[in-house]
Amino acid sequence: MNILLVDDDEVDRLSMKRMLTRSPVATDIVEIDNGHDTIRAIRTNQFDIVLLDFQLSDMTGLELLNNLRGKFLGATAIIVVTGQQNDTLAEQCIEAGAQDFILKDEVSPNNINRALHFAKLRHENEMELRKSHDMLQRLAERDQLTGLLNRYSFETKMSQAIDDSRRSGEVISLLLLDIDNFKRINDFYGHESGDKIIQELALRLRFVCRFGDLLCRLGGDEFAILATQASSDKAFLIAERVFEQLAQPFIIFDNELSVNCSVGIATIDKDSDSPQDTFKRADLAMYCAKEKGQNSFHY
Ligand code: GH3
Repeated sequence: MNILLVDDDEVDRLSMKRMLTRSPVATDIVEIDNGHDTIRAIRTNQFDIVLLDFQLSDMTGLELLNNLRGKFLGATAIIVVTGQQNDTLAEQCIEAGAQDFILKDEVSPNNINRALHFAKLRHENEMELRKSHDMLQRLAERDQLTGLLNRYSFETKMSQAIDDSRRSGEVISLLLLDIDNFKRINDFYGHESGDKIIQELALRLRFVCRFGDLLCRLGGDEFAILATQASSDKAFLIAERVFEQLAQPFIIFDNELSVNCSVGIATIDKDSDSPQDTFKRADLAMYCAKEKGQNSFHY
């Protein structure tokens, strides 16, 4: 077990260390005599236990805990040790993240084990919270069927990309893709096959995109690519790469299906365009592509 012993009084440190080395739990003890070095040590090392004297020369234990507030402490248990019991301070320290607040002469293996147990519970709670947070974020940002960005997060990132391009002068293009006659495929092969096609197309579109491009499922059978550093010529090449990806049939539940799509392209005018304006132009281009016939693009 790694123990950090923080006390500005050398004599107190020595007697605490004696008690700890007699205890079967202590294996490695680091000593520090001030708050600033303690904060640095806790941020860069993983201790099992921090025995923290409340009154240090440069700050109180409460100030130190407040400084660490919100930082990831893992399963480190912090026990504030004090010369005088004070319930108000005890409450404040525990609220600020300590597992216990005890008198110096009450430090014992039992108290240490109890603090370790509470720290483990806190750590488990934090991990659960983190997992729920990540899951909620994923639900808010991603399309459930394909795992691609959803329309909302795509538009948010697109606004940022337009702002960035205003500063950098970079040209960006928007490509809207719509599967041709998807309703017919759905009606003929079933909705489940339709879902598989959407998932397979999402995978194939990943190969079309380069690092930094954004790929999204807008909804239904519609996808979007925001191509960074892409003038119209580069956007046309991307559209060609989409059609290349569609050249191989889709194998869905033992059926070989040919899937086509239409692509509408708009280059973003960074001086005047909002995401909505760009979407309108790309949408219009997409309808022109539909008029041209399957696997066409229009600018
Ligand atoms: P067009 O080529 O003119 O675009 O015709 P289309 O049939 O592809 O387009 P339309 O917009 O008429 O139909 C899209 C279909 O996509 C209708 C809807 O039932 C289906 N759809 C929307 N979302 C999903 C989904 O998540 N899964 C499946 N399987 N089908 C979906």
